[in-house]
This record gives sequence, C-alpha cells and structure tokens, in this order.
Amino acid sequence: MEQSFIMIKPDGVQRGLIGEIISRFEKKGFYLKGLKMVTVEKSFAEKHYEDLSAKPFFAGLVDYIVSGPVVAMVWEGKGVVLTGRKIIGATNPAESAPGTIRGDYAIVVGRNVIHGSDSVESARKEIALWFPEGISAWQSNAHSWIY
Ligand code: 3AN
Repeated sequence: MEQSFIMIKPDGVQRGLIGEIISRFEKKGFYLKGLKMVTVEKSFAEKHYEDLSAKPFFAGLVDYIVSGPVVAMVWEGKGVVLTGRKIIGATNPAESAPGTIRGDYAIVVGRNVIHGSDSVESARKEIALWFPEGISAWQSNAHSWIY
C-alpha cells in the first residue's frame, strides 16, 4: 500500500496546528503508520532538502526547519502521495486554495506549515531517512470497507 512522508514544520507545531492537520488526514480515511516529534540537526535538514541545495532560499529553509520541533509522520492509503498534496495545497500559500491546509493556515511560502512527499519515490527515500528504525506494520480492519 502506498505511503507518504508528511511533516508538520516548526511553525505548524508552535501555532498549535498538530491536531488539526492529523485530523484532516485521518478523516479523509488515510492511516497513520508512523509518528514522532523531533528537532533535527542542520546536516539532517540539508539531506532532506538536498534536491533544493542550489536554490537561493536553501539556507533560510534549513534554518526554518531546524528552528524547533517538527512532527514527522508516515501516512498510508490508496493514492496518498497525490491526494496528500491536494490536502496540503500549493507550495505558495498565496496560491493554495481555501480548504487546503496551506490555503487555510499559511500566508507566505517560507512559513508554509507542512511538508508532503511529491512522488512515491521521494516518499520512499524520505521515510527511510526519517524513520531508519522502521514503522509499525499494523493494518486497519476498516480497509475492506473503504476500498
Ligand atoms: P513543496 O513543499 O510544496 O513540495 P518544494 O519542494 O518546491 O515545495 O519546496 C520545498 C520547501 O521549500 C517549501 N515547502 C518551502 O518551505 C520552501 N520554499 C519553496 N520555494 C520557496 C521560496 N521561493 N522561498 C522560500 N522558501 C521556499
């Protein structure tokens, strides 16, 4: 079953949006398979965002991610990567539709509350990076009703 790496960024944690964000994924019908609150080192944040290392905002992005605890999660379900991106909304909150997380709770791109994997392949890499210890293998019995 498809999985996505979803992270509530330091601004989302500090603004008290953890419950709201988890609730949106849960109510949609996705399953929470991994969850931890961590404050990461600069080198770790640089690894997570290595594809963006040439961007002018890279240093500021890394400083933002290490500025406080984040909530790292693995969510599972049919099409969770793409649907998760829809729930999250466009990268720039000025362009995210109302009803999306960024559309409802963020204003600027440099403080956009949440990260979600952009492909199944990056989800696999990000889950391996953030959860090297592995995640729980439980299966909900509700699967048979939903799918
Ligand atoms: P997304 O998070 O929607 O996949 P990416 O991968 O293009 O978007 O960018 C990763 C993160 O980099 C964004 N979530 C945002 O925090 C930051 N970012 C992207 N573009 C900018 C920008 N122009 N200025 C500042 N930060 C940016």
